[in-house]
Amino acid sequence: MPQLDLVHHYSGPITFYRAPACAPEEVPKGGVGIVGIPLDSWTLGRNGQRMGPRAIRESSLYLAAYYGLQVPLDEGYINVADGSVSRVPAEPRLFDTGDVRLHQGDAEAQTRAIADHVRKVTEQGAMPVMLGGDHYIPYPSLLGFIEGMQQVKEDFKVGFLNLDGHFDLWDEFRDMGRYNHGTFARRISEHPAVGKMAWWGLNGTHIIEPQQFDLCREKGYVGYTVDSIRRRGVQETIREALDIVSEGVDAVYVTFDIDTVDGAYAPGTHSIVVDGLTAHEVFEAVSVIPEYESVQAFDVAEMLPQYDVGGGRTARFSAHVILSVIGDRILDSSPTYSQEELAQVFR
Ligand SMILES: [Mn+2]
Repeated sequence: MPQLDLVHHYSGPITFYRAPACAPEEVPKGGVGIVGIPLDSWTLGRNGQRMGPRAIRESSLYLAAYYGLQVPLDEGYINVADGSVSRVPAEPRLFDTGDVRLHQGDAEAQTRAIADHVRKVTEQGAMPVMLGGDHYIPYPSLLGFIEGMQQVKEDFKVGFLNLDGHFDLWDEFRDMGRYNHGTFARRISEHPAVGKMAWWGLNGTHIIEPQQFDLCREKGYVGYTVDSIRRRGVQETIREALDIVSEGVDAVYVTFDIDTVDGAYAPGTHSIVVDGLTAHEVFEAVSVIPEYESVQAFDVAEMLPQYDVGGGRTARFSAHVILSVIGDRILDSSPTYSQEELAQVFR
């Protein structure tokens, strides 16, 4: 595969993090395949999430130390938290498979198209990472992930973690039917291959319908509100959530709604959350995810560039979150400096 010339962030072709572009069927085993899903047909209010994938890709170019100019490729860079050094691998492990082609106005056709694209990446033995798109995307993406995994293991089971300010567990959303960004979690809960579900970061509404509460109790689903996260701690609650969804399953799918973080940090989204988690709290949580090998699929949803006031901070936030989750998979890292050596500079 030809290497891209090294160019500054404002120049050159737009792929996520300067990854080589390829078809979903071409992502190598063990790699990570980026899937753009430009969808916003079925949202309640502010639309424009279809522009999200391009905005996140553009924003990622600034952070493209991977194929970019910012880091000498052979020397790598030092992580000052643990003293490890990360380098770009000789053979790339991150690929951008482009956008799903979506038939506007047909939820069934959209669901199928998204599932097919994600299945192709998954069948390769690669990790699919989706760029939304509104928060309907986890349902069709999970369908494709399950179909791809079931090629290898017929009785494949998957846990589901929703990092989100909202439950999105309605059976039907008013005037919008059963397939949209307020019902996707309910559709997922109905799939026979899905094990435990958990929600982390709930804040947008401190309410739940009694019937949804009963469903959670019956199925052993758990939720963590911003209040409980602050009371018990980010580390304790995110690890507990990941442990629960990893129990008795073959893999875990994690979705990240950008409104997990307070609207002050990420205004470019559909359902602004106030008094939400800080950027620091959210990054502390997502940095735990790579410790869990069970996590084999990830998406970021509800990034809405038209409302992203303040120089594209929401797009940048989305790109950072993705790199926090997949960084260890796409770079070669090795422990190099001791805590004592680090302390000579970083105190
Ligand atoms: Mn949400």
